[in-house]
Amino acid sequence: MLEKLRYLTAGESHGKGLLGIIDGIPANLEISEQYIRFQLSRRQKGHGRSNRMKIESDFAELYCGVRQGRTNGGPIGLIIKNKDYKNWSECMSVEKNDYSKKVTLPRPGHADLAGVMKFGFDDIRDVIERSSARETAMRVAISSVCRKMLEDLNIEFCSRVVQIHNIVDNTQMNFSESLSKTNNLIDKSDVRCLDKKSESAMINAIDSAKKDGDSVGGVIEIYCTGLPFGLGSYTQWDRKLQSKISESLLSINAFKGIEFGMGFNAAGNLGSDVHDEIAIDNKKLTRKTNNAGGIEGGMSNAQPLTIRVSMKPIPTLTKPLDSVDIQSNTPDKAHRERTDSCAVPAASIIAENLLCVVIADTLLSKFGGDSMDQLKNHIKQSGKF
Ligand code: EPS
Repeated sequence: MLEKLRYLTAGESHGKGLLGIIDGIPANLEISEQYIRFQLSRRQKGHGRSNRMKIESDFAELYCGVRQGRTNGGPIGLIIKNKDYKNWSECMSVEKNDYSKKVTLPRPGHADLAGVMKFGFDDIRDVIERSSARETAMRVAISSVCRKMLEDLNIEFCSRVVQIHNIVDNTQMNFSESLSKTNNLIDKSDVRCLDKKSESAMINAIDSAKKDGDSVGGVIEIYCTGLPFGLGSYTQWDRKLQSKISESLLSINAFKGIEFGMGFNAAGNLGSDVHDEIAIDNKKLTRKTNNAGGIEGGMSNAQPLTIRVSMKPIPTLTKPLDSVDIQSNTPDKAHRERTDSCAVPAASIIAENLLCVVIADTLLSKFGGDSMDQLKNHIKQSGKF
């Protein structure tokens, strides 16, 4: 649950576009449409994406809340137009028209079946449109405003793909390099993977799934450095940093699991092998290891955040699974439409940016400030820099 920031999105995958509002960003943050566009372009890349990404070149118009290149302290409104709308205007028309094609074969693993049951629809199109991961374009736009605020405070983020299907990249992350530098390097990979050998194996795994009409999922790691002690809190369940991060990241379409630091592996190890011994380096408290992944007792402990999330394979298959027609109740193959065979690289960008919202929110809760100058002063007074 966010405390200082609020945001909402609206819009359908093939409707006119996506709308977003974020409220609570301090005044006088320098921000531009170009800055947001860069994050949006990162989300559109990655081997295995569908032709939709060739149609769209996502651009978020800063509709309000920014003047002369700076936030004004009010809610920030954004609009992303869907270029594909022109091909869907009849289907997506606001006014009732003669369009009568209905989607009636729910895809296993998708929101389709539970969605039509929940709302009482007779056309799965009504579910598909809002449940689509297209919505994450607006969330990346919104999150990138938070990201800019954090970058101005020297807080850095990075994400990478460590697994696609059964191909695993075990390369250790090097935290002595700047995270932004490593992230730029990772961006050059079509699957956002550090190890070149794993990269080509991952690309082959995606191609072979696509050829078979199938899809693949994967695992992503996300990192953040430059955090102080004490973001989040142990004092109340809904203030714990890992709860807030989990809520945010598990809201991404197809995300199924989350781990912090050593994660599930800690369960099978002895306490003495798991917990990070405390040391002193140049009068600064530090750790000999970071198995906790930067969070202890629901709070940041000034070590790098290391988070792993898993994404299931996308449910739309061109070689569809068994389903049942919701109109006639007759067994048939599930609905087929244009789809990504793998969206794990794109999802790593979404996860990286959504983490920014939680960090921005917990930072504002701890330090406060109506303007960037006030926030910076509060942080300075606390002795962080
Ligand atoms: C997406 C747009 C969608 C899909 C994908 C994400 O485009 P379309 O439905 O027109 O092909 O590529 O959506 C899903 C994976 C999903 O499950 O809905 C985007 O902009 O990211």
